[in-house]
Amino acid sequence: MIIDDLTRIDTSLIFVDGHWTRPQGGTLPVEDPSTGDAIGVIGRGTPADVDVAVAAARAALDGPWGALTATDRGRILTRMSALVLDRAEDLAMIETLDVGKPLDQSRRDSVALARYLEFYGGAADKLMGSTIPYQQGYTAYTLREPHGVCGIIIPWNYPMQILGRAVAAALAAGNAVVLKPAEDASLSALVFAQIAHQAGLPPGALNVVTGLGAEVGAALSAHRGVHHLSFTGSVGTGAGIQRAAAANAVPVTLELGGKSPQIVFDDADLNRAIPVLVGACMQNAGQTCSAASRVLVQAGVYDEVRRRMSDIFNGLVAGPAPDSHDLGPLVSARQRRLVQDFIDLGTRELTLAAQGRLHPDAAAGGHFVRPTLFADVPPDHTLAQQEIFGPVQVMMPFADEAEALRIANGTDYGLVAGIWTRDGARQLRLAGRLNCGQVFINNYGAGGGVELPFGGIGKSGHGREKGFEALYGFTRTKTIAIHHG
Ligand code: TXE
Repeated sequence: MIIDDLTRIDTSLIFVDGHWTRPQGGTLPVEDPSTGDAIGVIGRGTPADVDVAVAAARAALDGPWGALTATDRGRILTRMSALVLDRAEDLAMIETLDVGKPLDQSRRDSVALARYLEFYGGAADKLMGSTIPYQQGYTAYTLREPHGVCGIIIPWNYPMQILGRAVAAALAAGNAVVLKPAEDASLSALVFAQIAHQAGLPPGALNVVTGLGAEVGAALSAHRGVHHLSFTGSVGTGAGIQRAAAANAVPVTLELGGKSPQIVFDDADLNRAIPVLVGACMQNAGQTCSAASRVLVQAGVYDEVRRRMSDIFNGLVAGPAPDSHDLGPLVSARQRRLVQDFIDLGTRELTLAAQGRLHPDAAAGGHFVRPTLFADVPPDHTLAQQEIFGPVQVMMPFADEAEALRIANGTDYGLVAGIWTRDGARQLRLAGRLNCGQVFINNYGAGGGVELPFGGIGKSGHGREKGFEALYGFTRTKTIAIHHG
């Protein structure tokens, strides 16, 4: 089977304590979202497998992994980065078959994984505490210590990028990890474990337990041997994980969904803005937490922006991976149904401005939907309030800055916002008043740089991934005060 050739491992096994072992729950099918065909299996871990993985992580901290210097941890991550680049093409194809994204997008993801490992490899021995000016007779300082065993639960939309940003930061800070990938997208995490092993990561420092959320994920979230949890996924699951963790007073980082706006003012450079307005939502078929799913446009340029965005939408094509169509399929039949329901609701209640098409090769069994733009959408409509997680964008007009701010801040989420204006004072005013974790001015996403902290407020979650902020999140501060008379 092609998956076996690409992964070079038995994907029905899990990776625990440096060994490939058979999980106790049997296997789960792996499906190609472009066709709906079964293309392999992954292991179905159980709570008992989680117990063994957490014990292995603990032993690694008490043994060879905990004994390494920060510099040596960094060197291992740097070696992992090089090995990921060596296998970047395999990894990209594996991801494409597993989640259905066009190969050119998966290639960017495997390079991003290498870049996270490079960044956190270099940062490992630059994570410092501080000395504190205190009373006469004392020397006071802080240490940044790893939490210990970190449970990391990731989703299926950007498996390599999300595991890269979380696992690399956790390991750089000296933690041991039990990683639970999504059941729809576990293959790249298994290959990642193989690469970590080849790079010399000591046994137990990274364990990968595949399986269902309600089994493996729930067991990890409630485990008393876990000291920190990091989760990316849906609001409901994240809230459940936080509740489970609360029983053990375990800190949790949550990166949840979004309903992120881009705000276009009359004075914006439309030639620059228009492709980004669309691309920032259509990327990965809209299955992106930071997808710019709302476009707010000032009245003076609204008609022109609508016309130009519609032209782009009318030309978009969704087709099967690995070919580089504008969009691939959605990840699963369930996600397709969810998104199609939103499109059907919008078609009944809203103004349908434009729709792309399906490529003739888009198989009936594949999970395709047509990229869809709705115009003149009331800000309180379901499609303007709820995360759709598909290639569906809504646009709406506004009169002035105050109204733009009210609409932009008027959802339960607060992940990202984009502002398009040449007015410097307005840029600064709005950047300060938008309720979200990051603001991009005259761009959207800033190229996704690993250096830039990322995370949300409100129902978009709390805690920060990426950059040095993530390293701080994977450590706890210890204060030491010495009295020397
Ligand atoms: O997510 P879940 P789903 C949003 C998006 C999407 C919706 C549903 O709106 O339509 O969520 O996706 C694990 N205890 N996002 O259902 O359930 C699960 O196995 C512990 C936004 O796939 O949150 C997987 O590994 N873990 C998002 C991970 O949680 C559990 C990305 C995510 O799955 C669990 C994905 C449990 N009880 C979806 N139940 C983003 N922020 O980018 C499931 N899991």
